[in-house]
Amino acid sequence: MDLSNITDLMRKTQASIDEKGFLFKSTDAVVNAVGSDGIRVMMESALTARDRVGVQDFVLLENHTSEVAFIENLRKRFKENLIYTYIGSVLVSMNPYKELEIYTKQHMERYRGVNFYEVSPHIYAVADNAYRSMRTERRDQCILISGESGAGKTEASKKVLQYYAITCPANEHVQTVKDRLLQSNPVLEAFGNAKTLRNDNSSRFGKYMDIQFDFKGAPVGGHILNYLLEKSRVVHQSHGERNFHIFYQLIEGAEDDLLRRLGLERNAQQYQYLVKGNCPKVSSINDRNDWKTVRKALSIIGFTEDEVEELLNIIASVLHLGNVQYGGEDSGCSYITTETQIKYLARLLGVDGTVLKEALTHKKITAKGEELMSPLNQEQAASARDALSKAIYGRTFTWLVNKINDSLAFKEESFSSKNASVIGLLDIYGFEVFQNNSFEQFCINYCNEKLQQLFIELTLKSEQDEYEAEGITWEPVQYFNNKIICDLVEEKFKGIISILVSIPQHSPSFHKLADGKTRKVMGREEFRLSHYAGEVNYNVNGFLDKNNDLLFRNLKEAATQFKNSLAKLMEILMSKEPSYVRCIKPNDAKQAGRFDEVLIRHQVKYLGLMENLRVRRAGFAYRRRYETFLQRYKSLCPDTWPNWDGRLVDGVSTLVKHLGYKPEEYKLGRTKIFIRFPKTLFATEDALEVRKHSLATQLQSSWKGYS
Ligand code: AD9
Ligand code: MG
Repeated sequence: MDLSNITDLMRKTQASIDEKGFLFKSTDAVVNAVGSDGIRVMMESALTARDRVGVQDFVLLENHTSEVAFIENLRKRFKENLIYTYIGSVLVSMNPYKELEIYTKQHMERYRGVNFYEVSPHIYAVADNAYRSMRTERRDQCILISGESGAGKTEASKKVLQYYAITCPANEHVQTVKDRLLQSNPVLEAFGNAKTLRNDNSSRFGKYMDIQFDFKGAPVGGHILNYLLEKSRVVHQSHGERNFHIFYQLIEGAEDDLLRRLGLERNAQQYQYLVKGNCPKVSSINDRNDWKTVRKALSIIGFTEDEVEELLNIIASVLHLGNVQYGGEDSGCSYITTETQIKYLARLLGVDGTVLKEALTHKKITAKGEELMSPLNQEQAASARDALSKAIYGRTFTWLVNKINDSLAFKEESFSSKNASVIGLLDIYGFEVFQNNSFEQFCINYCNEKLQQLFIELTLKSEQDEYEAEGITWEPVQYFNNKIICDLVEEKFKGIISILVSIPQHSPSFHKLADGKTRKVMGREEFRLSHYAGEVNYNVNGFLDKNNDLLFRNLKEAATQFKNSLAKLMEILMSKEPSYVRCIKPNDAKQAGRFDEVLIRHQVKYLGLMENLRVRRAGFAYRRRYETFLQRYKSLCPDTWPNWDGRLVDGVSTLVKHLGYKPEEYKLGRTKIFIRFPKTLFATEDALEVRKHSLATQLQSSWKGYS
């Protein structure tokens, strides 16, 4: 077996062996050490290894149009704990549901400043790549993480943030910013995440975070935009679900005298707002430890003791509000039967008890220009109480985000956010379907629908734009465009949101909408939407709350505001260069090692991964800027070695002709060479390896000659 055969074999197996420790970089050393027989044995075991662990880029799959092959590759890798695989530059990530030893500092170092395809796929490679593009091309970046509830988006976004916190340069000021950026996570998760049936730590708000870097590449500030917190969870949880984590953390973790000051007992079962889901404890969550983490995080972010106390007063007030009970008079009016709660509430919120009681049993109406207090019946009063709790919690959350933003804002006079470069991180709530889907699910799924639309536009569009900019012709690929669903939701006048906002409560016209534009009317109060990720029945009943003007008004504002803020978000994202992380959930049982094929196939389908792969394959698998390409391979051609003086494009052209590239294998654009098949580039890499080896051998023999 001659050397080029060996390196060829090694190259072909590189994808798998580097992950298993047979680093292809060691080829020279290995060849010297074990001789060709040894190599053959190694190659055989490496080939078996590749069979076992699959390919690290789906583009390398031999049968790239086959969904079966795609799933098989995922399965092989998942079994070997290789949770990351690329489709070109898109990272596909499988939730392992167990801690893997792949996030150490050493791992981070391995990905720093290294090209994508030289190391095995990792979220750090995506983070590093975005960082380097930002630095070298001076272009703002964003990392868009998508996938259904529980697929690993929030974990991925935390890994990215950790990567920057550890690897970017720092001084004392920057270190403070890094700490605050990192610590914003436990705080926001405490107040904005909850246990749902899908995920024990489910984000119940959408989050877009800008990390701002100075000209040295150090993170110097940050800003968070939050989207529609699921406030209804404050007053109601479905069976098996919990309220936001902070309530349980407070009750489990707070010191005795703090609890006493707040008038709380160390027993979640005592609180109406915490018992609805009948699930106070979750095995994967340690509320007491989390409490400590959150307390510490709050002080690192810069909350004063007074501010923390105020914050906790409000959280405790919500629990007390939930325990406010009503009695009814024959006249229909309601009265409060729980005086203790009112006493605590008055103290914690700093309001007069009598005023509070009136507010909780009456509503203000304006009649003939005069403001009157009109009594509420028992049911209405309970709704008003819940509406108040939700409003208090919602505003507290907004206040919290604002406080965090203040602490992340630029402090240095000499520097303004205008000349910062930015990497944005988007981690929203994932697509979800429950038994009962209400307004919240509608918004969450609509948000995912928009993000999918963005993915479609940007992956296909950017691909086409690049070919166009470089003057390259290609065959476009057919794909499902979910734009119609987005339009159905948001179109002016005709869209679901417009209709929601314009119709009075209980108007039958909503059913007309359901009839005409969605697939099928369910019950009188349901409609079904065919989302990109699956069909969902929504219950209109919950949308238009029966007897609560306040809620309805809220909903109108929310829906419209939400639509507008999403439109703004899309604008922000479009202005940046995107990287994609597509998260897949391996099973519904939150279990390690379980590969539920049906569930996974469904996600592969709706995430459009096969189309994504086809686009990558139909176009050009690899592209390199002329200078990068020439720099790396110039030693392979006597005309370009050691330096090429002419135009870059001519140098590359001379080089690839010398290497024997066939015309159909590549195209030369304005600034880049486009290579259609991975194997072409691999062969060139092999040639480079052989050259390095022969250089080393020559060097060795000349040394021997000396001695
Ligand atoms: V939701 O739409 O907010 O409901 P996410 O954010 O997609 O959802 P999350 O990141 O919270 O899911 O992941 C769910 C759980 O999976 C985590 O709490 C971890 O227990 C587990 N997970 C996810 N990714 C990883 C990982 N890379 N390593 C280990 C992981 N465990
Ligand atoms: Mg999440």
